[in-house]
Amino acid sequence: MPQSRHPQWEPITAYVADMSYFSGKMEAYLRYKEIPFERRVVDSKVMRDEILPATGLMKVPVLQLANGQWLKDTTPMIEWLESSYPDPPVIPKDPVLRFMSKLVEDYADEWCWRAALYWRWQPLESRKLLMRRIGHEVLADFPAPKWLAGWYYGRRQMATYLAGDGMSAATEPHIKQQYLDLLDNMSLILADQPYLLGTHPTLVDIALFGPMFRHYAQDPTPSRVMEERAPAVYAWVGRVWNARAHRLRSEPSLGDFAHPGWEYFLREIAQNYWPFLLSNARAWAAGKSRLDHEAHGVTYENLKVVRYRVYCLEMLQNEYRTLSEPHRKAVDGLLRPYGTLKFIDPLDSGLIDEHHLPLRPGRAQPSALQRFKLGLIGTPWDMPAKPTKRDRP
Ligand SMILES: N[C@@H](CCC(=O)N[C@@H](CS)C(=O)NCC(=O)O)C(=O)O
Repeated sequence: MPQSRHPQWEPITAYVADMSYFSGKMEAYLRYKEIPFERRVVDSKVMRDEILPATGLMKVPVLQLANGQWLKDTTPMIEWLESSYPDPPVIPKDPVLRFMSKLVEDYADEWCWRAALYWRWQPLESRKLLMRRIGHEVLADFPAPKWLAGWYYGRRQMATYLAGDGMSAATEPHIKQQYLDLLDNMSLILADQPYLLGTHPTLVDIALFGPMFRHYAQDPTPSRVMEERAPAVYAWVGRVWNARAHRLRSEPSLGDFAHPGWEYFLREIAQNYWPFLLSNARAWAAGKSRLDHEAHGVTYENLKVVRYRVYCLEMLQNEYRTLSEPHRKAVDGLLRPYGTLKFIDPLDSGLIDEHHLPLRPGRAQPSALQRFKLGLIGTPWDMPAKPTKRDRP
């Protein structure tokens, strides 16, 4: 456990997995803020018997406070922790930077996921190693030999997040390219400053650390690419992991997303990610379970409609609406060279309550059979994806 600057703070238990994108994101945040936490590395039994009943999902990271209350989902967790542990802020105070940072966070969480899964599972050397690691580290109680359990899990990830997430001969080169573009544009920014927005780590560093740490810097194939193509990003990964608030001077000097290295991100968000969120939300409202989406001139076919991403859009729209007129103009101005953000009105994912933190106790408990089934298939895409009549606006 990292040394605490605040010995009076009671430690949080962080349930994490060593190979996990979002666990890396959460740990980077807790470590930089010097919030004391006890790491508990989960296996499938802990996921099924403790995390699923407490949070409704078999996903990590989740946090348990000293008083027994639970938190889930890195985006609302960071927002919640920022109000409980405000100093130093990771989410910029300036409303324009705050909105833009949240936009980049969402893009890093949801739109960088497919490529990070691709680079983990598609190259044979990465796939073989990860299948073995997962068999040993996560699936200890799976009713099969570890190699078979790992093989099954890897195949399940590929079926769900590659073949089941629009990967085809047409889209594959673009999925692969995303990683290289991220490296090139992050390198451009990091040539001028130690962190992506300036002198201190902020939400955008924490968010992009998700794909960059546990996948790209650590999985064998992409880590070699990072070492060779983007040593500045390799160094940044170590810098973020090692960052501690008390070691940085108190007044940060932050940029305003005007650095040329941000152009790539703003274009991707305005032209590809935001339109994807809109299509997903429209498909969800229409009761569809699949959608096609065009990006970079190719079509990602038969994508799963994800209710959680309707919630993502709803939260970002709400955030935008809290901005004053001049701040909205500033956000629009940053994005204008690439496009304008359209909005859906009304939009109600019905998931705001579900993500209210700390989680309310007393959720419906899964039966033994449901737990067994979910143990096999996991809870991909933050189920339930398909709206019920009651949910749909
Ligand atoms: N939106 C969630 C996503 C969490 C998530 O997808 N976690 C992955 C690991 S990186 C997981 O636990 N997957 C378990 C599985 O697919 O079975 C967050 O931000 O925390």
